[in-house]
Amino acid sequence: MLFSTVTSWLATLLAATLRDERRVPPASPAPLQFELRHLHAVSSDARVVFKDVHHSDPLAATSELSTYALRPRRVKAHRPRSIDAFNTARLRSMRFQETEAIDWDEIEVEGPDVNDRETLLLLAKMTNNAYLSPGEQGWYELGDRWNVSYPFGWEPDDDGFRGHVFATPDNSTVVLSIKGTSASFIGGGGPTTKKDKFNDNLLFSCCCARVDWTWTTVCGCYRGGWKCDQNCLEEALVEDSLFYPIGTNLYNNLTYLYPDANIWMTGHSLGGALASLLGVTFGAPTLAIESPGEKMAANRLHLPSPPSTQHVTHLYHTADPIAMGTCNGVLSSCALGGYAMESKCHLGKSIVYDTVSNLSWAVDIRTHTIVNVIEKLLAEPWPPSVDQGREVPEAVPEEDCVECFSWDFGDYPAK
Ligand SMILES: *[C@@H]1O[C@H](CO)[C@@H](O)[C@H](O)[C@H]1NC(C)=O
Ligand SMILES: *[C@@H]1O[C@H](CO)[C@@H](O)[C@H](O)[C@H]1NC(C)=O
Ligand SMILES: *[C@@H]1O[C@H](CO)[C@@H](O)[C@H](O)[C@H]1NC(C)=O
Ligand SMILES: CC(=O)N[C@H]1CO[C@H](CO)[C@@H](O)[C@@H]1O
Repeated sequence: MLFSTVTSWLATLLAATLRDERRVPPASPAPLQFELRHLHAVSSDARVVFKDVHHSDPLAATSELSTYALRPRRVKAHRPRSIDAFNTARLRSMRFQETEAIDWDEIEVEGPDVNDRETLLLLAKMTNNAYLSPGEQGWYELGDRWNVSYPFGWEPDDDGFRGHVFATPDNSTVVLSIKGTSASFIGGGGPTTKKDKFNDNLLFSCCCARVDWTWTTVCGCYRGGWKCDQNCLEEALVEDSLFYPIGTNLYNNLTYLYPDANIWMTGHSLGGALASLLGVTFGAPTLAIESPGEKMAANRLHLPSPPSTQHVTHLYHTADPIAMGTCNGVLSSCALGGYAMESKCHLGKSIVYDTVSNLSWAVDIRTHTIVNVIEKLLAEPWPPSVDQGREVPEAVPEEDCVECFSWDFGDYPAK
């Protein structure tokens, strides 16, 4: 979860030192040029609102929309043959605990080249910008002539799922960049804070964010000791977790607007987790940055699991307690803020920067900012990877990951 306060605080510090971020695009294969097309935000009644960025806007007219490059790579993904079958299987699993095999089409699509540092860096900047309106302090220039003074932002009472949509001029590739958590406990927050926290605790805690008796839980499935009622948990998640259905709605909107496009997902923190859940649902290439473990949430949401989730790539570092699933315990900074971030297993493959070993970073919630990823991890080739002839750590699946081992999940109906 990104604490937007920390971001803006860091952004303020960094604003003075921001370098000219123009970068030479890689020679091959042909990089894709992107521009900002829509801001998306969801109002409290869950209506999806698009705001087109008009080329004719008076404030924009003086500057051309800037473009910038991402390097594509062919990736295999699995897409449900029918979204109706996917939904039916999901409902059947939810209602009757029955597994129904569904047909998946193996597809080969262009995804971001996750071995390419510049590509990761540009996607990271897109995820940073998902927290901001163009022109706000901390917005990364995504090209040389981008004027950040667009008056488009989100309405003050939009309090949910937010981000930006970027598209190539020929509409062949579209990137959906989803905002993560904004939190108030370090002195800021904004209108999405409450829903973000609710979603975080519902999706990433073992049992309704039951940490100790002082906590207000987000659902009523705790049954004493370390017992938790599994059915209750799943019902709560399905009924109350607004962000996933909003995301699927938004994705459908995008496929309608861009019927022939490759759609990519990206996001930071909660936004990364949502990006991954959507990426798994639709077979869309995904880069999730510093996402808390979302594998448990995928199970609890009863998402039919494709034969492989290799098209989803995570990127995080070992000093980030949220991505590592160590930001819990009564005295952790997460707990003090009212968050129970207990999950740690990620879907797909993970690019893990071992900042604890190699940079001697202390595990600290303040390292969980997208600005940190942009300025410290991705700004330069990562030395331990350079030794292996690469610029970034290799993406590998997380083997033998165990979740919530002290809990006993089962059939414990409420008395
Ligand atoms: C960019 O925006 C600033 C306001 O934020 C404005 O003063 C400036 O003239 C704009 N520049 C161009 C090239 O449009
Ligand atoms: C790209 O998509 C947008 C939105 O649907 C549409 O207005 C525009 O004409 C499309 N451009 C091209 C080159 O197809
Ligand atoms: C970090 O990695 C570099 C390159 O592999 C190595 O030279 C350096 O000693 C490492 N630092 C630590 C503290 O392990
Ligand atoms: C362009 C488009 O498809 N817009 C739709 C986005 O989703 C909302 C909510 O379902 C619809 O009302 C819009 O028509």
